[in-house]
Amino acid sequence: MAEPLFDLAGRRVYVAGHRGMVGAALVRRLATEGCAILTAARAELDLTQPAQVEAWFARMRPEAVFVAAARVGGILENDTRPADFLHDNLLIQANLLKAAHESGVGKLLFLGSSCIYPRLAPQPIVEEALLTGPLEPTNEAYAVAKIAGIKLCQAYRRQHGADFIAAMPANLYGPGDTFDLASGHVLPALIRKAEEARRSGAADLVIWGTGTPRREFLHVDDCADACVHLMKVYSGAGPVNVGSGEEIAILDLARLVARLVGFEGRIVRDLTRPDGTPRKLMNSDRLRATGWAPRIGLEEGIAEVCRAWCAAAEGGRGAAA
Ligand code: GFB
Repeated sequence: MAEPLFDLAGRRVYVAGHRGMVGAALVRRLATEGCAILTAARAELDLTQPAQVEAWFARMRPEAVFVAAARVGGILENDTRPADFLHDNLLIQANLLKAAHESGVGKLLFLGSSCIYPRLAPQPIVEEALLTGPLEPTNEAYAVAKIAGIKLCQAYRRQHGADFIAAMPANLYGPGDTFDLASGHVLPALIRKAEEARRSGAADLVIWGTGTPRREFLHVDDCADACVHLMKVYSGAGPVNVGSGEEIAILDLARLVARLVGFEGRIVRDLTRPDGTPRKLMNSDRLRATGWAPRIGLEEGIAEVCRAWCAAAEGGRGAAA
């Protein structure tokens, strides 16, 4: 395990985006670091407003910042709202990085995504593949915003010596995920659809696209643990891939979710929906070399999310009855 370069104990640590799936996981993970965890509700701090962000940083004086605030969504949301994804994410990250630099934050970790890499990058994808080819059209806006965030971290490091680092997680899942079928990601959507199909006795579970794309999944608690680890031990300009190395084809994922939820009907493909990137398995050797490894296996992690969703759905129906 690499030696800590930056100790969080006793520090004021701001988690931007603490209500989101990643932000909430970071707050859970930081609870054992002996630091003061700072958060700000959207009603108190609108991250798209530079004056509000600068005033908040001047008042609260965080010493470390995790940038987990972003407009996020699944393939359909990204494909239909590119202006919102590009505009809002550029504003949020630009305001946070500027205020962090101007208020003298000691270290900042910016969270991107594996979708920043070229659509057909050689797999497993190394960090050096960035900007070596065309992006996936369905999430190009979000990817360009996140690439700009990486470049902005590098620019503050180069111009001002700011210790700003960037982590690129694989597709994430876990507690606090969005189960909205239109805006959410594939895993929560399949869990919700399978549970509703089982309960209603529907014959079919509909998946979007061909089911042939493959996705690498990482549990959000592993992601948060990796981010805290990188905050302590990594200080470099290059982004760091944060992956589990476990990938699965969407059709196999649907079969796994159906089995875990107890849906025994047919899996049907809706070919009017996009597949997106065929594959985005990352090479996470740069992270592994620091001594970090994921702890939550894919089937174990998915089973827990299925259990939680089915219990909540059952409870909701009980309450409604
Ligand atoms: O998770 P997802 O929406 O995002 O879709 P991406 C992953 C794959 O699952 C796609 C398929 O091939 C979808 O067509 N899929 C099958 C479904 N059934 C469903 C369903 O019911 N709902 C959804 N949502 N997908 C996102 C980027 O891409 O990855 C974001 O758009 C971000 O910006 C995120 O980077 C990590 O993995 O395709």
